[in-house]
Amino acid sequence: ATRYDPQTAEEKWRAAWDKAALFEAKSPAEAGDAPKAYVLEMFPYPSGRLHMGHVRNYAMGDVVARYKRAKGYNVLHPMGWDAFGMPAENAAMERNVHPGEWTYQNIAAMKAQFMKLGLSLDWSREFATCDPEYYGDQQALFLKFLEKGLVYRKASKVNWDPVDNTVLANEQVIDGRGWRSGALVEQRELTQWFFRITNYAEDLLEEVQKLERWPEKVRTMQANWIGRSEGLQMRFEFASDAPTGYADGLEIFTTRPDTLFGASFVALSPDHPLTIKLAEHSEELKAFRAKCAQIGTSEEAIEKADKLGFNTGLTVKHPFDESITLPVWVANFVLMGYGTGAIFACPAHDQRDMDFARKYDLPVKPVVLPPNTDGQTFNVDTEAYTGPGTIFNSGFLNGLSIEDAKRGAIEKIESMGLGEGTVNYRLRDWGVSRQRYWGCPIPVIHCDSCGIMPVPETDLPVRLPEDVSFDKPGNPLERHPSWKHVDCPTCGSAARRETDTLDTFVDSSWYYSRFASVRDLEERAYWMPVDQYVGGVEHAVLHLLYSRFFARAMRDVGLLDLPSGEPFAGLFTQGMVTHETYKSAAGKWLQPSEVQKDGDIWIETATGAIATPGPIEKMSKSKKNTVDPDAIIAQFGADVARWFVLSDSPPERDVEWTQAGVEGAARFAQRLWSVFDNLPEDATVQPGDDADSLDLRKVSHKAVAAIDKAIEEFRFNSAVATIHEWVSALKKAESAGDAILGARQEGASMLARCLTPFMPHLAETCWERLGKEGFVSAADWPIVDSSLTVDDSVTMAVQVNGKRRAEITVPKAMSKDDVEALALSQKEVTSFIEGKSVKKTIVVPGRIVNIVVA
Ligand code: ANZ
Ligand code: ZN
Repeated sequence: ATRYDPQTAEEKWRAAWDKAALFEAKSPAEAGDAPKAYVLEMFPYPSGRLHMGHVRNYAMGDVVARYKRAKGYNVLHPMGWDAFGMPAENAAMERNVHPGEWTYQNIAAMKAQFMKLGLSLDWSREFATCDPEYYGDQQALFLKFLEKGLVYRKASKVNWDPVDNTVLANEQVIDGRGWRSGALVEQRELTQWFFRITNYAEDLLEEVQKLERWPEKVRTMQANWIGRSEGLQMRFEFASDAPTGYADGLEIFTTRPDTLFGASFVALSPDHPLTIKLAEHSEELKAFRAKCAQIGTSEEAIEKADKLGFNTGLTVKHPFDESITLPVWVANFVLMGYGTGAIFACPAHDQRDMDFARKYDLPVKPVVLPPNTDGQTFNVDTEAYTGPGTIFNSGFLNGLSIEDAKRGAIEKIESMGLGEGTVNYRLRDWGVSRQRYWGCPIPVIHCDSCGIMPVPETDLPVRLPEDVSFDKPGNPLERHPSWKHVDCPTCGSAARRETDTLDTFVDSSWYYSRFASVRDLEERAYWMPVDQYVGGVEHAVLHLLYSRFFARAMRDVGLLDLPSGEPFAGLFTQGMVTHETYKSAAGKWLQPSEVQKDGDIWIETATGAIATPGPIEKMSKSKKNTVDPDAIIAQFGADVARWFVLSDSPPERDVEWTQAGVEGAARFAQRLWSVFDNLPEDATVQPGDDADSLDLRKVSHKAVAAIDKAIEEFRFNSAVATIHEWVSALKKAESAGDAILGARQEGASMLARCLTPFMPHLAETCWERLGKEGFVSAADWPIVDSSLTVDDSVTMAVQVNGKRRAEITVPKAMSKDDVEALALSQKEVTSFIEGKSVKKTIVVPGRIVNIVVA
């Protein structure tokens, strides 16, 4: 018996695959009648090193790609790099290395690691989003969108660090302070670029429901993000003197017109035009606005902040009861970017309104009565009631359900000419301006006389300058001595380049179409949509939404022939790789390899000090529980690493990395190899039709059918389990020796092919050992003889008076009478019917025998 040596085998096969360009996708013409399959995993950010999460993600995509290839598909399985972004600039600041140099070095290092995994990737289509050829075409796309009105500019808030004099990303604001300077962050208005994603809000929402091969959870997250709500936009007329320009009243937006009778006050955003106007004459309000401006721009920051209010002294009339007036406040929780930037507040049924009302001592009047409660006694304290119920305390709406009351209130307001029912979306246009260097330059020029001029197509790409410095905070493009100074393409006078770059989410919003083809629109149309997309659920909202927008926008400017506008027909979101965590007595994280168990307690191996085990968590550097794929590959081989991350857990769940598990996988690889190694090196013979041969053949054919189904259904762990059982059967068959050689050879040849998606290098070695021509990576999926997969026997439960007492296995064709007789003769059954009379026996063929006794 020989040992399988993964190190030599893996290197050998990778070189051979490479030489044969085995995984390059065929052109549509070469493919002939073969159907296409586009398999894509979310491309990686070149952080510098591969982690186990990558291994799992790409191993899953590779299973699908290799399987589809074996099934006769023309497969596209490309790889590239999502290469722009902040970490490169941080490295530049910290280590004085150019972001480009840092990025391309990381790409080289990670690519070398990727190569070792034996993934069936078409590297001929590789690119990095920071390649000028890529971002140049992105600039061309931007200009097409601009022409079509899908891009525009407007003033918008940014986080401003007053010490570093720079714009901060939301992640760079920590507890309201700049991450580097520690200064209190201010909100500043800047004119920025936006993609008009809201144009497609309705379509994005409608179509997401139809994506049947997407996880339900992700579809819901998309729908919630788009957030369609039906509401009412209406005016509250002023009871006090109307401010200039507000003679008709104040426009508000609500999704709960049913609660109008519970209105307690009206609130304006600190950035509402009326607030700004009032602040011109009030130092106090001016100061209040400044205070509000210190809260971050993110919805989350606003959600978390304390409620702040300012009473303007103005009052408005209640639309249904003129005798009621409501005070007008300015409230920090009202956003200017949503609805009209003004609301009416009903504290009894909205928590933000409630917090505000309790703080400023404003009235709380419940108008929705929960089911099975009494209107006399029901009350709310500090918790708003947001559940279902019946309307009360509400004049003409009394007794109606919430939905009916909404409709009733809208109709009434419409008939009074005070407003109209509307459809609103939570989705905002996508702000894409970033005041950063390492991103795609926005290809426009600002001219004092001509305005904003697109860079002529022939001048693309607008390349990033190489000679930049990161010694000061702020945007290096802005302070570069010459880069931004250009002549206006129209009038020739001195003008300025746009120094904003695009959000890196833009880069990843169309890369799939670039892989399909750089320029050839027909080839793009051939490959699109992606048939199977695989990636982390952390991208379930923004990346997928932006990609869906881009596919539509590209379609509408004539660059993508994809009628549905849906770039990903199938989506799978994989779980994470987790590992144990440990802490020292001093509370510092320890690597799992630094501790050992001593009786009931854990100790640090080096010092003997007590260590505490923590929860099993996602591998992360900060918790010191990562496992380096390189080390695992060096010790066990890539196949074993792949096998481990695919076994044990369903792909959508987390899988826990354990040393014992990976060692078990390595042992299994050897055991599997021995199935092939123990076959005599004889010529292939036909399987016999004796009972033993037939039994083994059935195991093999059923296993192929089961693995096939498991891969189709993304249950790789169950395919792994089937291979385990199959190998056991083949090992057992070794004792029968040459008598069933044909069946053993057939099983081995089928096994090698089914193993290929999981452990491709080992599979090639097995295939070679069988003396087969060519690569198993290029072989067809085994054909299942369906006469060998139908079970001719069936297991049935036997019940006595409805209680399960026994089980019988019978030929499927056995008559009811024979089944009944057999059931009655089981000794577990006889003991229950002894001394009683059998009233009736019911046989449900193939399932159950029920014996009724009295
Ligand atoms: C009165 C009311 C009563 C509301 C009640 C809610 C509950 P969704 O459903 O998420 O779309 N709102 C409107 N514009 C706002 C803004 N610019 N900033 C902050 N809040 C705003 O949210 C719509 C509800 O959020 C609206 O319905 C409004 O409060 C508030 F029992 O009006 B509601
Ligand atoms: Zn000009």
